[in-house]
Amino acid sequence: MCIIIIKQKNIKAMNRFLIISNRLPVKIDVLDDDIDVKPSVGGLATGMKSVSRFFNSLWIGWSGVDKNQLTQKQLKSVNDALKREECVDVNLTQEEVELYYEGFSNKTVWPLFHYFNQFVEYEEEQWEAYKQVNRKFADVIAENIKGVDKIWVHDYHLLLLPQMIKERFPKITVGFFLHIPFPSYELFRILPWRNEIINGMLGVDLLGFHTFDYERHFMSSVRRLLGYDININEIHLPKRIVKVDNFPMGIDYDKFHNAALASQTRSVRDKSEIRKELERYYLLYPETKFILSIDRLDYTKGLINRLEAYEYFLENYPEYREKVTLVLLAVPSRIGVEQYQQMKSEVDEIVGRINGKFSSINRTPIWYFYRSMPFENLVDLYNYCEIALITPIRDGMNLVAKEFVASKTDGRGVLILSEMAGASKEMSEALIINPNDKEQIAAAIKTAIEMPLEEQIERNTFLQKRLKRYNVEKWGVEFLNSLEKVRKNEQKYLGMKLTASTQDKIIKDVCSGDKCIFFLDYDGTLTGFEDNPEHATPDKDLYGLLDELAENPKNHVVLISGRDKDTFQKWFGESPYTLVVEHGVWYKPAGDKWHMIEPLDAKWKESIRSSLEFYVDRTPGSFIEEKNYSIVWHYRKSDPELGFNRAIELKDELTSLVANLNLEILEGNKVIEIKNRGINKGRAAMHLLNSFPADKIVAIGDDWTDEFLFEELPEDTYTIKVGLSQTVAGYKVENFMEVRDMLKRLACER
Ligand code: ADQ
Repeated sequence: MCIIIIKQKNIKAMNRFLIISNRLPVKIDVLDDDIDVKPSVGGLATGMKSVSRFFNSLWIGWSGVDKNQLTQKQLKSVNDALKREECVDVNLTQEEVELYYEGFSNKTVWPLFHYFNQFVEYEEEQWEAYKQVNRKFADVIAENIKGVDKIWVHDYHLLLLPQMIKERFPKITVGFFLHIPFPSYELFRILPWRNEIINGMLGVDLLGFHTFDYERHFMSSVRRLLGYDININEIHLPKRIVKVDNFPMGIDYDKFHNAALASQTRSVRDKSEIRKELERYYLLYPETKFILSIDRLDYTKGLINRLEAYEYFLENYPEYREKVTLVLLAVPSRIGVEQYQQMKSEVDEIVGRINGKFSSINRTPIWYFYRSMPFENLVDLYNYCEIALITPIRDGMNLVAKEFVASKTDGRGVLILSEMAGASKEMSEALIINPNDKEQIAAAIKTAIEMPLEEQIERNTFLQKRLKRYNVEKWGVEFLNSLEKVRKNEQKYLGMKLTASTQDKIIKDVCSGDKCIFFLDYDGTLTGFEDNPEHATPDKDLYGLLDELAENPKNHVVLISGRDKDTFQKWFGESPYTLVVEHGVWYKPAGDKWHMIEPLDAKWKESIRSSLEFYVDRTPGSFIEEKNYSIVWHYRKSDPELGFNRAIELKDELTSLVANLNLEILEGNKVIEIKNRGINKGRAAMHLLNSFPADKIVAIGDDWTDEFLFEELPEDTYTIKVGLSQTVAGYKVENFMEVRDMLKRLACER
């Protein structure tokens, strides 16, 4: 398998690609006659800004200003600044900001995806605005699409955008990365617009999450809500495959590490005020341990729990009261949303309470900053504070944890991290805590204070190595490489797709032959799937089509299926075609009786049946189908995940049994079939070919059991696979309707 590594020096030469996110990486404030351009705060902006430096990209998003309110002069300054930063803005009106951003994005999706069900609002008006703004983004993309072959959409504000792009520009490769958790199906299903959202996300070619858990949750919702087939990490849509993977986001490690080194060596005059203050305090009280807490002020970040745990610590470990200071930096965030205002008051109150209770003449237990800080000050804090206390209730990843570790230039320092942050999956050397357990957090603070230096260095060395290796650039490159790979696979698939002109050629060639044999699978190839296989009866059109094809003495039609003999006898017993059933156990030439291809034994079924019955009892909706020489467990009607898991268990259980009995397990579409070893459609087809020679052969099937057919038949056979999955067949068509259309033409033109 070839992985395309995009070398840094070639990156700028790549086709331009678009980065799309709600906010641009710059925040523009309009001051009377001038404008102020600052980097945006937040994980997505800081992370992607580092990535975009390495690529030939254009960033599209909202700048934070309503252009309709600007004077000509201000407008020009804003436009100039955007151009300088390689950004294009999507202008949002005040009303759109309220309904789409503060509304649906932050009052519905954000709380729901972070498991704060109690805060979720279900407002139709906000949902309408969300759709409208996603469409607005699609319009701005359309204006900037020239020369673009890839689009990378980010985050929960734009969940509908991928589908909108795909509908308008089907040839453009679309990636999407969700920076927040994807909740479990039980939570996601609550949303009235769940299907629209999930379909919106499926407009992509590649979908990325921070962790495997989020990926798993998403897959589960797709299975349950839309019923699409999933093959490991590929979702098979009717016309496309969507790849889903996890890409844990890293940070610009060197930027933080080098800035921390520089901050240590600065002359007193050049040092930041905050660093001077920390150092002065440390000189006075050398035993002090600074505990750092940095986040956007958001209820998901667990600030209240953290403060309560700190209070619990001060109460229960009085010996440390004079030795710790909590540096609490909260960045104002979404101040227009009610819960955020309430939370701000609550934080103010608890900080006041703790400081009131535990302050002494010389010491204050919490230093509280409610503001954004320039990068250098942030690094000073990361570098100088010994302990970081990061306790989100839910967090997609949490970059602060990683930035803290990267800034520990001498390896000293202890990270206390919530198990609810995506980052905890890769940072197991941190002290991992449950953010709702204040006793555990307090004990972790004590452990952190007392941790021997060697242990701190040892833990941080591991962490730093990983962070340095899997940095944000690597994350971006890996995502884009995967996107490129998906694109190449799509092209390969399109190459195999039976185009109109290839179909013409095949039909012409087949029609020029003296004798043509058609091997046609039934379910999924000539007809669609039904929950109950008995309902998938042939319709009038199909009979007509097959009869017409078989009427021509130059044609020999063979229906070759895994179905049982009795069903096919009932459906096709009197028809003018050869029937092969049970994957090649029986065959029946037209007007003849059933023959066995080779003698077989069926006594073994007894011993397998009891195992299958056990699985039927434990898997509601599943059932056993008994054929003459095989036995099948069907789970199409069961809960998709349960069925999938039970199928794995069952296969596992049967493996040892079948080996002794010279049997084999066939895994079909939502079925597991146990049959005699060596019996397959390929062998049966070759047997028939000896009795009915032909100079042209066409074989069509959808299932992996048809792969035997494609593999065994002579090389010049026209092998056609129905569906998108991997195959050895020469051509692919999308569905059974296409098969019927082609057979119709073959019947008429031959
Ligand atoms: P956020 O919720 O914003 O990101 P986080 O990952 O911690 O959370 O990123 C915060 C960023 O803001 C950091 O890069 C940090 O340096 C910066 N920052 C914090 N305080 C600051 C301050 N006072 N001044 C300046 N900068 C400050 C979302 C998800 C996360 C996910 C990221 C990236 O909620 O779970 O990790 O996206 O995918």
